Amino acid sequence: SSKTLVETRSGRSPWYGLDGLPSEAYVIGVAGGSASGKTSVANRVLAKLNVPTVAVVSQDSFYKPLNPEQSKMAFSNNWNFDCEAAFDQDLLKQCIIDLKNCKAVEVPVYSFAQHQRVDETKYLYGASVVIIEGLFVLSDPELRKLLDLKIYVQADSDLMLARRITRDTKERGRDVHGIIEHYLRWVKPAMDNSIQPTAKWADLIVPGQSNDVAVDVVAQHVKRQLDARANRLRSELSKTPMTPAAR
Ligand code: UZR
Ligand code: MG
Repeated sequence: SSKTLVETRSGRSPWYGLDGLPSEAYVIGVAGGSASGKTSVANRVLAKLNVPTVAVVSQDSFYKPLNPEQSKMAFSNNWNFDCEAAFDQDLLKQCIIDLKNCKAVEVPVYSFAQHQRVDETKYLYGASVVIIEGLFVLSDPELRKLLDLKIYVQADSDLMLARRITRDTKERGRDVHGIIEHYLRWVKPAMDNSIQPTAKWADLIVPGQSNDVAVDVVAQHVKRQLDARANRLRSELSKTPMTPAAR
């Protein structure tokens, strides 16, 4: 939806202070297992925030491009997408650093059906709140440091498998046999060994279903943090001595 993207090529970021003093974007990380509900938690928080400029960035956009041989492996279900090494973490971190500093970024666009990055990119600029969601968003210490709020989405594994079958047949061009093979070989071990353990880094655990209240609480918290920042910025500005010319 257009609300998730800020695509103004001109104009200053609304997150610049009164006299053009730059401020930082507020960055929320949302981690959790595959089909736990990360994307929908991110979108629902965004919808509740009522801030004009919010961007959701998906770690999935940063899957590394595959060479022809790797691509063949992917199509025969022999490529592991459920590990940190499958992602271009450096590019992801740079993107979050830039967004945090209110700089424009080009986010890669990934096709699940093709197992490949497509040619176009998505231009993002001027978001005052950035939500980054993905499997390993809480596992990288450098990435964790960039996050103002860390959320882990928790769901039972039978629910996640059921959702994954529905989603991947409908939206990602997969068949049930392949999904289950993949699940048992990679998705479940990754969940148990390297995703679930990152819940310990979270500030908040949000349920992957029936989470209206949790989403509301998150949105209220973020609004309070944004207000507090705006107040700090205002009081800093009021302390700045006036230049001679202005007197
Ligand atoms: P979420 N994935 C694909 O299905 N195809 C790709 O080309 C790249 C990734 C899957 C990946 C992982 N595993 O479990 C899931 N496989 O996308 C992560 N296969 O996405 O967090 O939205 O479930
Ligand atoms: Mg998702």
